[in-house]
Amino acid sequence: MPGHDLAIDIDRLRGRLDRLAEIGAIDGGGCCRLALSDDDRRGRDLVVGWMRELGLDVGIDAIGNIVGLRAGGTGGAPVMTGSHIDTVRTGGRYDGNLGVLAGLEVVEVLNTAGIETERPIAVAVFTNEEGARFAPDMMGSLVYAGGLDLDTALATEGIDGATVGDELRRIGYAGDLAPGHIRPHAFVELHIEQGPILEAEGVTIGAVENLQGISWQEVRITGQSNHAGTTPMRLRHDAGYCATAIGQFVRELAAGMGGDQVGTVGAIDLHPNLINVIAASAKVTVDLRNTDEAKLQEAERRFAEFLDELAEREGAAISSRSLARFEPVTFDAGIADTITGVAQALGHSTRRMTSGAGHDAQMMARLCPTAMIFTPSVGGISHNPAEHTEPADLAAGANVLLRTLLALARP
Ligand code: HGY
Ligand code: MN
Ligand code: MN
Repeated sequence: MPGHDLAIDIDRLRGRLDRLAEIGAIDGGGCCRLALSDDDRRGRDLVVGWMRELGLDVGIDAIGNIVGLRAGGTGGAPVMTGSHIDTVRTGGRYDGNLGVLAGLEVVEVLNTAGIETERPIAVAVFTNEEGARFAPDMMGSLVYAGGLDLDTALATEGIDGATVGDELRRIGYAGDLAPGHIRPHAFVELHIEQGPILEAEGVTIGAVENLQGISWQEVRITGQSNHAGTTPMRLRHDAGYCATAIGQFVRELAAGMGGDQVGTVGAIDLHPNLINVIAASAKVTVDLRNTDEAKLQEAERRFAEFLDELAEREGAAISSRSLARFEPVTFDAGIADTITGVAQALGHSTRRMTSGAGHDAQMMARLCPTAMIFTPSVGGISHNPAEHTEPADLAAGANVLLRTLLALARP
């Protein structure tokens, strides 16, 4: 098989990772490149420049997804890889970026070796994977896969009041191509695990075979502002108390359900947010996830019942709107087998895995056979500037991606 002795250049890959990490750099070695921000634009421009230097045919679609295409011998549907380069506000330098830049590294290895694969190879950068500024997460790949109407996505208002459409136009990435213009033969995403399992077990490569369900809600609470000193406790309609009670309930709900149930209150906004004023209103985000759809629905039902009881008890108006809702996804077992076989042939330890995080791959699985490759996260830390993956593990993941793509690119 051509390319059986090919290997990625880890210094070149780390050089691109470090260069991209300079854009939106924050203390501690991480990145803040919120989707469609000026830093996201600068990151996109850098990656598109690298794609063009590598001879890829670069296309940008109407939701800003970028696809770099490398021609193949037989033409037809490409084998696609990729991920995202937008980050959360306190992001690390590997989340998403590794999947995109390892894809470019694979292209450069093939170019240098003069190898033409049978099937074309594509590298994608999906818009707004994080959903931190504009919900839902995985927005670009969801539109690409036909799971969200383009106009609805473009009209989405972010946490800062801007809309996706306006920001795409402002940064110059409102492309002409129809999202989903290329239907891949297969999709493989390399990503850091962002959790503790691989490191704890001393395993190098995760072959990801499924991904848990995600439920995001925004809860709005309207109470009554009043004086913190003069208002008897029995007369209060305290939105601040309701917000903290929601955090307490979500923690106890997840602990009580056990298993794979997780729950997070990530954002709380109080108004007027002052020390001596009983909060008039509050906005709270709730992230519930479970590998089991029925259990995730049970968690949602119990949470909704709690909100009704809290509103009654506190004399507050409480409403909730869904920001994202994705059922658990099962990836392609055959590709997971290929990942496992390739990794073991390279001498790496492997294990099958479930992804706790959402990824663009979960949307691409709606279009074609899809799976993911995980590499260990030091301390299981992610969405944190301290996010780190050892160079040897970065190289292992990228080499497994190289070999997996080569295997899939053969007819
Ligand atoms: O929310 C997630 O799991 C991903 O980081 N967007
Ligand atoms: Mn990610
Ligand atoms: Mn992330």
